[in-house]
Amino acid sequence: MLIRTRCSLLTAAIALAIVPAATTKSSAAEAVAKNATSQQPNILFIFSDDHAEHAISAYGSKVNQTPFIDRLAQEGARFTNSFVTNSICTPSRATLLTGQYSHLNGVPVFNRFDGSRDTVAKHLQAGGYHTGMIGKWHLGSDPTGFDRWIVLPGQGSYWNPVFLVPGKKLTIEGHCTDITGDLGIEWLETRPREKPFFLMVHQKAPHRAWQPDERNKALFKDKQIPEPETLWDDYATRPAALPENQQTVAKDLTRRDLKLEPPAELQGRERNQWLNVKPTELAVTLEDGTTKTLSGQELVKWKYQRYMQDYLACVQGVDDNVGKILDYLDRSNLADNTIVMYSADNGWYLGDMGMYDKRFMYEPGLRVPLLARGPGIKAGGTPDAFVANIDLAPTFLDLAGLEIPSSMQGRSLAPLLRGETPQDWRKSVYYRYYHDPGHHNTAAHYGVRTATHKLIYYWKKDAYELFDLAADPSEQTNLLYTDGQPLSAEVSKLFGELKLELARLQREFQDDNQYADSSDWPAGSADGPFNDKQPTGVKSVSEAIKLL
Ligand SMILES: [Ca+2]
Repeated sequence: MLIRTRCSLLTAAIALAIVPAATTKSSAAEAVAKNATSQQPNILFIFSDDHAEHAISAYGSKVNQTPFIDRLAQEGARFTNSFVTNSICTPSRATLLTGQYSHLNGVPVFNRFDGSRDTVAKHLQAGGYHTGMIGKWHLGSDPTGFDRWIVLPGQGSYWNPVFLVPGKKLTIEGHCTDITGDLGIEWLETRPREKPFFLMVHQKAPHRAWQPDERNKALFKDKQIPEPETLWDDYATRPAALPENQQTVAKDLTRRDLKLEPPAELQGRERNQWLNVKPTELAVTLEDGTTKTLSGQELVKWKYQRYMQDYLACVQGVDDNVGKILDYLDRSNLADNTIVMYSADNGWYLGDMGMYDKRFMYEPGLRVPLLARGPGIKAGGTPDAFVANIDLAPTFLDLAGLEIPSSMQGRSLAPLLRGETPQDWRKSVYYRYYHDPGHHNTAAHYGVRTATHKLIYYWKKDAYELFDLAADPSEQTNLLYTDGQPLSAEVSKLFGELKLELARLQREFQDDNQYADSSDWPAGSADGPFNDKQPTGVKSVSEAIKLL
């Protein structure tokens, strides 16, 4: 079933101008429809993998500068409350395409996405758009709804990456971030000119194992990165899940993560085993050339620096390539009629709460950057309404002047981009993470975030956490942790209200615990295999695009 949506930013304004006052209702509708096809803006969506909102200077980063992503904030809108609904890669990508929560789109964990499902790309393609997908895909099946696509298999590689195209696989030499940016530009250069385009450019960076390009590696080599306030979090008041997590800077970074060099004589399995060790003591060479063995707090500080230098250098590569693409849009006179959006597939812990990685519904994991620039978008706007990744697919369709299927659970962000906030906009966000048992021993949980509070429920442990985000933005004090004392009347009341809101959201979004038990997770892996693809050797960027 389809429902009518309001017109896109651009078509609304033009339609008003061209429809004469005496025109009948039906011919006015025809005029809007006609205009929707001739004036549809191009849409360029740039996505990165694991890019923390607080590693963008426009979002107030204390650890780096991102001048090109910042340009989108200056020339467009920067959402200040943008969240994901399941903070890991594959589920987030399925939500991006379907506008649905994991329990409806069939991708709760790292399982394969069923490409026969309805997606935003299919609607844009049917609505007259030339559609493209480049870079990190990580959904296990071939992209559908795209006229031309070239994607990484599974996680992909940073150096000399293999790419998949219909029926083939090929290698492109160089660094994946730069190659992905170049492929995006080459795709734009070679697109048919008679149609508007919808292009998704999805960077692998800054995903683990954080292998930056040489220029940015050199830039961050000796940088001292400020430590976050909660690096030494002892998890007091939050005993349910945090103490058992295995994504800490202190204990869980491997020799591979820390870029330690294995002894030359180790090969194959032995070499891998060596690299997978999580060191508790380490001899390092200091600036004066002397060697010192680090352990305890000193070693944690060293690990934090090492991890952040590489992570931020990878972010810088992403920012460079945003700049490269924006520059191309300027040079090719595409900037005026192209909506450019930037976001990431999940949040990320920059040593916050002592962690790296994502998953947990605490603020660093839940929040994602979201910026948009283009025709009709107010420059310098900072919409603070609660938005989520379920909203992106409906937004693309609305901006294109196309109908939004009722199966999509999100809502178009177009009014917010114009600088308006509808009266009935959502006041809370629902989140659910399933991957337990899974990587990093992160316990399954769901929860609700409101403007002032967050309630998290670890359903396999029957344990709740409640935070006052206004008084305690770094979520250090779980208000339900009373050490055996009864809850105050105020906290009891709040707890009851948030539980009701959580139940309301689960009804609204039709979450019936479809994937609560890991035995119900759908089959197939997001990592392939991709055995149907024939090897075609090493190709340049332009040779690769010619294969599409
Ligand atoms: Ca990710």
